[in-house]
Amino acid sequence: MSERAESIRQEFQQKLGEVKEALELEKIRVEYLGKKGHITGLLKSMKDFTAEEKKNFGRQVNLLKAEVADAIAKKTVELKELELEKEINSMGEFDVSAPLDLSRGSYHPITLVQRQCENVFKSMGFAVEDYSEIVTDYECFESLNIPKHHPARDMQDTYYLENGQLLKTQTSAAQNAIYKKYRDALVNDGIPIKAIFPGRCFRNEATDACHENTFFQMEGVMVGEDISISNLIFFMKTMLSEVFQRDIKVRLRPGFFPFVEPGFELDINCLICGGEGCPSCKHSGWLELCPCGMIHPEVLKAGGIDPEKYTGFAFGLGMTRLAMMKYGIKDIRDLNSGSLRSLSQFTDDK
Ligand code: FA5
Repeated sequence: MSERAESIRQEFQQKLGEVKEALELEKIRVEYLGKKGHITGLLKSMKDFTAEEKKNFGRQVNLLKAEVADAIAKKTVELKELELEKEINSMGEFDVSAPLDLSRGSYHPITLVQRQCENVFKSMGFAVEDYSEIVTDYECFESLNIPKHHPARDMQDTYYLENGQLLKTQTSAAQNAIYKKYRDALVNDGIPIKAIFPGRCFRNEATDACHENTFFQMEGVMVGEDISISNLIFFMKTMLSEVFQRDIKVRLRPGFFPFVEPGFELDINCLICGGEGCPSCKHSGWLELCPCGMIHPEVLKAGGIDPEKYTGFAFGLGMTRLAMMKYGIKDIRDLNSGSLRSLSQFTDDK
């Protein structure tokens, strides 16, 4: 190798050995391999050489060029690894059991609405109960005065397990168990049964802007002596005004459910369109939100409660629809979409 090329090589190796960061390395690359760099300079210096000299010298310079480029590439990898190691060391230890940083996520709108409803009812002395999503035919239908082949079952087709159990179509499926749990306190100590039980429900039905095959309801019951429709209306109104924090137009109309008598449909004025009519309310201006009624004597009897002595009301709030109204969500399907872009808007209410 020519003296000039050899001295460039040694000088390069020395400088490369001293490099500590990527920026310095880039400067060296330009200094040696750039258009005006030392190695390019060597190639340019060949212009007055003979053909033979050009061939020899050119080969040496090209080897040097490859050596320099290779050394720079290796140094680049080395520096990146060092950088990564530095970053890892600066992070400290990683604790897998540390609580999640929730400021990065958000609660689902249904969770928010469920908590609001629970707080309202808890403040009025209701117990909050949890119940299974897989139930028996007795719990979901028979105990609710819906015997086999009753036409009311047509409205609530669902998903059946091989053992005959089913995914519950309504939170009413927990009523029987709740009566049995609290009846002794009612009968022996005169403590009225006051419970709400939110839960996920499933129905085998076509979906549209206001129907999903998986949705949430919140059931509520109150049983005691002299419980009347006035009590029912009071609790419904209180809950709605607390959740919406403003006056909401509601209407009560007769509704048929085999487990209540009399039964009502409580509708609220659609808050998406202000009552004008839109896909969210099936263009009626009203949204079925909370069917309710006075508990049927047969249902109380099935729960071990004497209907001659005790009366009660029950309601089945459509919590998914309540979340839609509260947060102005036009299509119910957005709630099960898992779309973080849509759902993360509700962080503030945490
Ligand atoms: C029932 O499920 C009764 N168990 C409610 C009840 C309880 C009546 C206690 C009387 C006493 P319904 O099928 O109408 O009733 O459903 C109740 C509410 O759940 C509806 O008003 C609606 O808000 C909601 N809902 C029903 N089906 C769907 C669905 N496919 N998608 C979203 N929400 C639904």
